[in-house]
Amino acid sequence: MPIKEAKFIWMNGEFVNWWDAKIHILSHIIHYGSGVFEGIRCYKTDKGPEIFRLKDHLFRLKNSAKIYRMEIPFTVEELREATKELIRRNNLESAYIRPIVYRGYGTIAPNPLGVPVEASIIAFELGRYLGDENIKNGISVMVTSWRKFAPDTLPAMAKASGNYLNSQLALMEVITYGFNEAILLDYFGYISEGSGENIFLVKNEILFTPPLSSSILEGITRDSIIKLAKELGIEVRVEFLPREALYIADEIFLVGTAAEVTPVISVDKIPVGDGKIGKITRLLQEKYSNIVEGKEEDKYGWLDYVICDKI
Ligand code: PPE
Repeated sequence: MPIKEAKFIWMNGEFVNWWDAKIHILSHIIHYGSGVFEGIRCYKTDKGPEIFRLKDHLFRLKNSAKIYRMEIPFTVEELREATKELIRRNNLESAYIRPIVYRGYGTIAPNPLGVPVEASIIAFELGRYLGDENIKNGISVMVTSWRKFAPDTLPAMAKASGNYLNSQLALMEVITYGFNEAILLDYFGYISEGSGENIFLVKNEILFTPPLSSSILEGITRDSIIKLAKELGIEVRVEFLPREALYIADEIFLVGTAAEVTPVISVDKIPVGDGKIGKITRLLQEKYSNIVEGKEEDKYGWLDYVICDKI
């Protein structure tokens, strides 16, 4: 994702200038990946900027930290306020928000206990994660030869910095081969998820997605899509999915905060359905964007408005 510099970054309770948001090279996170983070989007609406499911993201951050025995020195409410103030101070109408909690400067050995836990929030303008064209026309994916980490190795439910080394290996492989995104299989060989997105398949008008036990991140977009699909009368099944389900699906799409709803038009060069974006994908894509942009009633209380004079 290209970085579009903003004015301020929130670091441990203070707003510092963008270029002053620095940490020491001996910080634990740099050497051992000891950080947990979130990716959140703020959308421009008629009622000013709204942060989509902000509390849900901050609760997931708290849980990721809990798994790694990190005590965040701020409450969810404090982080929520800091995030909104950051949007205001940076004068942003829409943004990608990246809160990160990490082990800082202390000792240099894998043992993280006793190493101070710090928190920071970054917010900057961001366009389409997988490209403007891709969200419209769909992407080509490949099943990577790298497996998603096994359940008793790295906890997939924690959105931890170190997890993304696995994503990096997968991405480097498939991008080198000319694909846009990677699909990872879990330890048992079932479909897990993309490098930074959850996956949905459509077969005979039924929506399928892998369960938490397939080593997926419990995506907030995944949850939103399941709820919206049910509302539209679409049957949703959460179950183990074998690799070949990808080849015979009628439709496939990836979902995530950054990726939103991105259609997949081929897997391993095999066209998905007739190779065109399917109607259920389109329907959910439209519904999702209407919701996040505040164009439809917010039935679930997902929209957290940033009160500011910029409307
Ligand atoms: N799986 C993974 C591995 C993942 O990283 C994400 C988010 C998701 C599923 C979808 O989760 P959610 O955003 O709650 O619907 N990936 C973030 C991007 C990671 C990156 O730095 O790039 C995101 O979408 O913000």
